[in-house]
Amino acid sequence: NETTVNVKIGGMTCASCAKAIETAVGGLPGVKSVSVNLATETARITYVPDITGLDEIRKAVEEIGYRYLGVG
Ligand code: 9UX
Repeated sequence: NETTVNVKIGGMTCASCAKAIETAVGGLPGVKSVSVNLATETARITYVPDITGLDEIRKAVEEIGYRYLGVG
């Protein structure tokens, strides 16, 4: 069982910012895939909800200095 969400991310300036988020969120247990779109400031994330969740994802984004702006 897995779910896919689109999360709005603030504070990204360059392509390396997007890559940093992909690495951080992608390294969380239970995250299957992450694709960050710098232009639209969104991350499309597929994860296993029994293993991780939006609170963990939010923490991973904030820990490396970006803003988690919610799903949608
Ligand atoms: Mo690019 Mo982002 O030089 O924090 S990595 S601005």
